[in-house]
Amino acid sequence: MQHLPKSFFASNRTRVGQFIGEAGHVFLFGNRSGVRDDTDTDLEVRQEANFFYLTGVLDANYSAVITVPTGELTLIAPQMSPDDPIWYGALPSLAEVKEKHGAERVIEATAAPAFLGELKQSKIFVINEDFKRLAIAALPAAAAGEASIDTEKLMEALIESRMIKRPEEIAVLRRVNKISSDAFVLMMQEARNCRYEHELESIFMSYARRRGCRHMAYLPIVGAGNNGAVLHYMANNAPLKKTDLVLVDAGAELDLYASDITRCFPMSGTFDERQRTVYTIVLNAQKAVATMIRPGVDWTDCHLAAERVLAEGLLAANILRGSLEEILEKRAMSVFFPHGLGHFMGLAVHDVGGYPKGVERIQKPSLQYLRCRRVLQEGMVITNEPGIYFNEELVRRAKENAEVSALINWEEVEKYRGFGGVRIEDDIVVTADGCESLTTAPKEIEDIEKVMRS
Ligand SMILES: [Mn+2]
Repeated sequence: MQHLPKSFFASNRTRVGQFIGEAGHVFLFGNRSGVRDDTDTDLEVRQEANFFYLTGVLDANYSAVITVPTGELTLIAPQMSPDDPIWYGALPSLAEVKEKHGAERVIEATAAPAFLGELKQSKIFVINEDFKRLAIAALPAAAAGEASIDTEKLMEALIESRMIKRPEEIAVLRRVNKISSDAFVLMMQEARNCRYEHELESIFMSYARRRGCRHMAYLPIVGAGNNGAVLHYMANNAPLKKTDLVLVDAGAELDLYASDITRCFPMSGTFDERQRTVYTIVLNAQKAVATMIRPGVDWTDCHLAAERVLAEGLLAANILRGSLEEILEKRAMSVFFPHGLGHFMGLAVHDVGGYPKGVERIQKPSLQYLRCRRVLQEGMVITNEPGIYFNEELVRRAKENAEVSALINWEEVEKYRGFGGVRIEDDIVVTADGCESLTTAPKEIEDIEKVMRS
C-alpha cells in the first residue's frame, strides 16, 4: 500500500528542479530485479530512494527522465518477455502506468534510444559517477559522445529537498513510527515468554509485517546483557537471562520511509539497581536534548550537551571521578558514549544531508562518528539517541590510556562487567518553535515495568 499521493512526487520534481537551478534533464535509474546467486529465485527489490522520491514508482526496472525546470516526467517501462504475465501476472499497460504516476509519457524500452538521443541537446543531470556510466550505456552511441553529463548538481538538489520533510512525509513517518512503537509494546509484554534474542526480534518483525510493513528499515539489533554493548550486534541468537537488560534497536519501513527506535528493558520485568542507575542517566540526557531541539540550534551542540548530562550522571554514580570539565576536555566520555547523538531519518534510516558542504567531521574520539553537524531547521527529522555502554574493547583501551584511565573509577566499572549498555532512541521532528517526538513506545521506568507486567 502506498500512502503518498502522486501530487507529492510531482511537487518533488519541480522542487528539485528549482534547487538544480539550470535547465536540462534529470536521468534516473530505478533498481533492477535480480535472482539469488546462480538460481532463479527472485530477490526482493527495494526501490532506489531518489528514484522513488521523484517518481513514486516502486516496481523494478524502470528508468525516468525529468525535464528541468518544468518537472515533466517520462517513464521508461521495463523490457518484458511475452511469458512474464504467466509467471508474474498481468502487467499494467503504459496508459495505466501513466495515470497511476501522473507521468507526461510512458514509453516502451524499445522506444527509449530514440527518445534519449534527443537529450544530448541539453545538460543531463545524474546522481553520481555510477549513474553516469549507466546513462552513457543507455544513450545511443552517437549521443553518448556529445552529451554533457553533470554528476553533482542533482544529488546536491536532492539533499536540499529531502533534508526538509514535507507534511505528507511526516504523516508517513508518524504512521510507521506508531507501528514500530506498538511492536515494542508487544515485545515488552511477551518478553517473559521468550528464551532467545531472536524470539523478541520475531515478535517485532511479525507485528510490523501484520501492519503492512514488508521491510525493516535496517537489521534489528536485539542484544541481551553484554551484547547490548556491541553497537552493531545483529546475530540476535543468544539466550536471554533473567538478570539481563536487553537492548532492542529496531524500526519498520513503510513506503520506503524509516523508523528507528531503541528501548531497553529488564528480562526480569523490574529494573534492578544497576539497570536503574544507568537507565536514568541516559533518559535524563535524552530529555535534556529534547528541550534544546528547535530551529537554529547546532546539532553538534546537542551532542555536547548530551555528553555533559551523561558525564554528570556517571560522576554522581561514582563511575567517573575528577572534574566534569576535565572529563569532557579529555574526551573521557567517549569510553562510555562512543557514537554520535543522532542522524537524519527519512527515505534512508541514516538519511542524506548530515554534513553541509565545507563542514567536516571533528577528528576527536566519539565526535568523529557524529552523522549530523547541521544547524536544525523546521521540517528536519532526526534521531535523539544517547547511550552508555560497558563495551569490552573501549574499556580495554581506556585502561591503556593513562590520562583517561585516571578519570575512571575502575572498581565501580568492574561491577558493570557483562552489563551491556543502555540506549534510548526517539525520532524527532523539528517544528517551528521546538520539536515533536514521533515515537510513542514507553520509556519511563514505571511505564516499561507496567507494560511488562500486563
Ligand atoms: Mn539510530
